[in-house]
Amino acid sequence: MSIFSDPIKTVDRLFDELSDSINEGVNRLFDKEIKIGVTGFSRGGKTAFITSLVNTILNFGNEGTSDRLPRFQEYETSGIYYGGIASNHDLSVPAFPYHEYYDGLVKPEPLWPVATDNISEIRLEIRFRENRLLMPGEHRSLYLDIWDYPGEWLIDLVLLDLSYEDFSSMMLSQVRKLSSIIPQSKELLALGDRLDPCKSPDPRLLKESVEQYVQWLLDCKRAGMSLIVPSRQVLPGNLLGAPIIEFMPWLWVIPSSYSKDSLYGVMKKRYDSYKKDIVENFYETMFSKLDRQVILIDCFAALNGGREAFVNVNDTFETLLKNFSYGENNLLQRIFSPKIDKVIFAATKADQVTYDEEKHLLSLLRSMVTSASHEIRGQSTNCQYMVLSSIAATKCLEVNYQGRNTQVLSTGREGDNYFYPGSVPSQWSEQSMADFQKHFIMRQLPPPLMNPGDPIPNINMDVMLSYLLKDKL
Ligand SMILES: Nc1nc2c(ncn2[C@@H]2O[C@H](COP(=O)(O)OP(=O)(O)OP(=O)(O)O)[C@@H](O)[C@H]2O)c(=O)[nH]1
Ligand SMILES: [Mg+2]
Repeated sequence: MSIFSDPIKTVDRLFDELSDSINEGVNRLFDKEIKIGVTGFSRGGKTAFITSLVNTILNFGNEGTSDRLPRFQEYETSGIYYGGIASNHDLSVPAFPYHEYYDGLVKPEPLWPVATDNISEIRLEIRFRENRLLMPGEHRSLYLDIWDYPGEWLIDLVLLDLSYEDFSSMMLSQVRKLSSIIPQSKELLALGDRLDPCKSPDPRLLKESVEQYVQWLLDCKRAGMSLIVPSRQVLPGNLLGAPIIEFMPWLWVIPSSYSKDSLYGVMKKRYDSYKKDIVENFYETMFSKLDRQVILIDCFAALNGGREAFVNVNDTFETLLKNFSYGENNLLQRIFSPKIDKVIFAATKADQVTYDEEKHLLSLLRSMVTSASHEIRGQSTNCQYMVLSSIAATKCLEVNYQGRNTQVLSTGREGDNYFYPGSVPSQWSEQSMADFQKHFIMRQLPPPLMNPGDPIPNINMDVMLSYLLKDKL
């Protein structure tokens, strides 16, 4: 946040913030800290990813770590000997509850981390020996700053560039487009007969109307749509009952003139305040000054959701990614306004397919993000694509089935038979999606069985670490 945003700051505080900014700049200059933006829709696997990444880093320096991370060669070559949790940058932000999530995973009946309902931050420290020519053998620390947040809130970033009128027209076309699959759409449109945009609002009717819109949003969410805005209406956090979230898009003819106290004026004002005070603030805290971005995509959910959900995921992603600043950094940019110079697209929950299906999953991911990644590559940002399971709930085994070696999955639980879930299409099409929905066995997998102290089993976390860190070590 700018040091000039609060006029009543004392000189001391201003000075502290200024020296913090300088420190941050110096740290960036010497590559001592990187901010990683974990980006993904709700239930996409962000919290599981952060938990697993923290766990992997906390195991740095422990026996056997190098063997578990064969494709993170920099672990050996840069002499990493320690990984730990450092104290947070911003002491007013809740700490990411890593230990709570890890303790849940190592219970006799293990638990997935719960759905996130607020923001949290974690700062990790990696210690290693400098290998560069100038300072060989020097001990150095690299800090990683990572934030977690409810996936729902991410979608609000699409509002950043939209006026109230733009937002209204975007949602009107959504309501129309979804009227065949969301029955409430017609009733929502009919609501306009009872609303006069130029009259002062009847508080009860305004509340009821907004409630009807929120119901429609919830129906869309259940149907697997991604464009659920304003998100705080479905997951308010500390804004529950606050007037700033009591508005809806104007889905009817926009009045040519209106007073600021009219129904239309009030809706518009609330929208503008929401965008400025909630969305911009969220963006500033979570996503400004990102160095690296990890984009987590649950391809299985996208395939399962049907055509509209799939297109919705793509469109929303494309609009979202326009809000980030990508590209190579020169020295000054690196210090003062860094751009994201590396993006990793990861297809999550890859433990739901057998090993030989991973290449299909990868190809599907690439086909899903073709246009979004095209834009990013156009700005000279390095893009990587991978499949990932942050917390692998299955193991892939080879068994002899009708005389042939066949890959299957096993949860390793007593009495639980191994199974073959089916194949993933390598390209998205109506037909491949229909086949997937018909034949693929989607199981609600329980987390893996672990003992306290065990490292979290995963697929490809070593590849992820290498992509994220290799040029910083
Ligand atoms: N099989 C499997 N399931 C996973 C994996 N990662 C996440 N999941 C499942 O996906 C669910 C959601 O994961 P989260 O990490 O909580 O997702 P999130 O993006 O943080 O979701 P929000 O907090 O709602 O934004 C979990 O409860 C698991 O059921 C994985 O690697 N393998
Ligand atoms: Mg979460």
